[in-house]
Parts: sequence; C-alpha cells; structure tokens
Amino acid sequence: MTDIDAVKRALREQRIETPSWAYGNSGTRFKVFPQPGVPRNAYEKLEDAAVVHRFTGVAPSVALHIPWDRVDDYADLRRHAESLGISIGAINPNVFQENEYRLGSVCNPDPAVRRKAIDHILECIQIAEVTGSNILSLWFADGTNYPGQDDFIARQDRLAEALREVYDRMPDGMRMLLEYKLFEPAFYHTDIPDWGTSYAHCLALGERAQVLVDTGHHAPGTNIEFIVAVLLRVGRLGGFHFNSRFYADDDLMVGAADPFQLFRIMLEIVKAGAVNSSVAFMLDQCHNIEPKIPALIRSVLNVQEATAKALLVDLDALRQAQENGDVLGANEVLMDAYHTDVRPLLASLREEMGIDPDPLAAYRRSGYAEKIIQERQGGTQAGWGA
Ligand code: PSV
Ligand code: MN
Repeated sequence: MTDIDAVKRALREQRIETPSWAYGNSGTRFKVFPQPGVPRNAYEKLEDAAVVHRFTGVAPSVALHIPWDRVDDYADLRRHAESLGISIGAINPNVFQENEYRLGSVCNPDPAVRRKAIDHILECIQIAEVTGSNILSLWFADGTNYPGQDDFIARQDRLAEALREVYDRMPDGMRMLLEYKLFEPAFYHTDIPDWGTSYAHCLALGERAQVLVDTGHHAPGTNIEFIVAVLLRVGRLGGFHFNSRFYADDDLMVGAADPFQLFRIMLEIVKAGAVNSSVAFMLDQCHNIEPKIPALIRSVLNVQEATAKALLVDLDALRQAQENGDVLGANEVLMDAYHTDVRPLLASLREEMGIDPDPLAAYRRSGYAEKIIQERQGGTQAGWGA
C-alpha cells in the first residue's frame, strides 16, 4: 500500500536545479539559432530561472558556468538571486573554450596550461564561497584524437594531481562532483569516459568527491539505472545532469524520448531513499529550436512525473515477488506504477503549494514571454560561445 501523503511530501520537497546556460542562446555544431527575449547577462538568466521556480515550486536554484556567467560582483549576483527567491547552485568551471586547451586542460602535456586550468577551478571555488554554493561541478573535455597522441597513464596522473590540489582547497561542506563522458570533443579516448574512472578518482580523493551522472553521456543501450544503483550503494552518487539523449549528447529535454528510462532511474533513487537527499537533480540541457523557459518548465515536470511514478511503486509487493522468483509479478508491480497517470496527483499537490496546477498554461497566460521580448532589446544576447 502506498502512503499518498508521504509521496506528496517527497515530491513537495524535491529540488530540481536548472542550468544558466539553458536560458541563453545555443545551437548545434552548425548553427546557433537566436531567440527573441533571451537574457543578456547572468542577472537576466536568474530572472528567468526564478520564473521557472515560480510556476513549478521545486526549482529554486540555478547552476552557473564560469566564464559564461562572469560578473564583476558575485555577492551582488547572489543578492539578486535571493531577491528573486532563488539561490545559486552548482558552480561549473569552464576549461574547454580557450585556445590553450586544444590538447586538454588538467591533462594537458604542458604544465603551464594545467596551471591555468587549475587556477580557474580554484577561482571557481572562491566564486562558490561568495555565491553560497556548495557544489563544484567538474567536467573535462580532455582526451585525444589519435593513437599515440599522448600517454593515457601520464594523463591520468596529471588529472589525479590536479584534482588533489582542487579537492584540498575546497572548504568544509563543499562537494566536488566529477562528471564523465563517453566521447566528444575528443574521439579516440576521453580521460574520464565512464563512471568507473570517475569513481576511482573520487575514491582516491575522499568522501566529498562524488560521481556526476549526465544521462546523455553513455553508449546507446547502457543501463544507467544500474550505474545509479551501484553508486548509491557506495555513497558516491553526487548528482545528475538530466537531459534526454537519443544518439549522442544531444541535451534535449529530460524524459522527452524515453520517460521510461527516467522512471527506472528514479526508482533506484526511491529505493535508496534518496529523493530528498544530497543527490543533486540538475538539468543540463540546451533549447535550440523550442522556447527555453517553457521547455525548462516541461523538463522539471517530466522529472517530477517520473519521480511520482517511482514513488508509487509498491516496494513491499516488489520485494515479495522478487523473493518468490516471480518474474512476471515483479515486472507487473513496476509497470502498474509506471502506467499510473500521476498528473492529477501533481496538480493537487501544486494546489496545496499555492501554485497553479498547470504550470505551463499558467506560464503562457502570465505574459512573461511577451514581456522579455519587449524589454530585452539591444545588448548582446547570452550564448554558450561555441
Ligand atoms: C558536457 O557535454 C556537459 O555535459 C558538461 O556538463 C558541461 O559543463 C555542459 O555539458 C555544458 O557544456
Ligand atoms: Mn553535463
């Protein structure tokens, strides 16, 4: 039997972080399609993020990417966030968009380049301290394109050395989330291609180093929920970068192509009692052809819907069926929950929270899209700078 009040409580307290870069212009390798009303700076990105939170009630923080979100005064940016009723979340250093990083950042054979990359990450720790963030989220574009180009192990050693320096400089209470990615932008090898490599580095560093699972960073057919379960078991699942992937790292709306996969991932979270834990639920998406704010609202709703369905799984019945070796029965328990329409449950939760039961319709009615198109004239639109 499921306790609906407990399900609602877990959903009410769930937190989903949106990424600042999703509010700016973005595109493919071939074209960035600008959209009207796009923020021109980090302050305006926060304003859009606050709107996503206003209509969903569960997205009160926004991740920054530095230097995309560089400002003169981070304390002032923090005050701006707080005045909007949100906070600044994970700080993402960017060590992949400067000429020096052609052969990598912290794994680069040139010590001067490694120093530059480490210094930038250390600067991001300071930014995190000022903005009140407790997550340093690291992704390295490092790897090689050709056999023989560089030495795998020398690069791992450089990586370990850099991570150690960074880890030792993190204040108490800050976590390092180490993201892996199968391929791209390097194609012959990637220095942190999988969860195992990330985990090995985290283990060597200490408890506050944890693995970040970006759902888009796996080979087709990878059982991501298994990875999630294994990392939860050893206490090293730091968080997610949610998006929907079809062929490669396409950064589409989470739960768009495969809501069942998202449900299966959330089920492992539910089973570990981690819906309301330190596991960070962050989106990492770009909205190239669809309007950005409603796409982010849709994405938050998709995560909520998958979580709600996972919370509805009758875990006692599931365990019972598993222990009895009842293969079909166990599967049926899962599918029963998955096929439940949880939209009425979420609508009633939102009413209890004092927000509109239909966040997308409420956003469309609000006139915010028209307002920013009207107001954000002139200046340079924010973009990912690729
Ligand atoms: C890389 O593909 C990634 O997933 C990393 O998290 C970056 O920080 C983010 O996308 C934005 O480029
Ligand atoms: Mn990511």
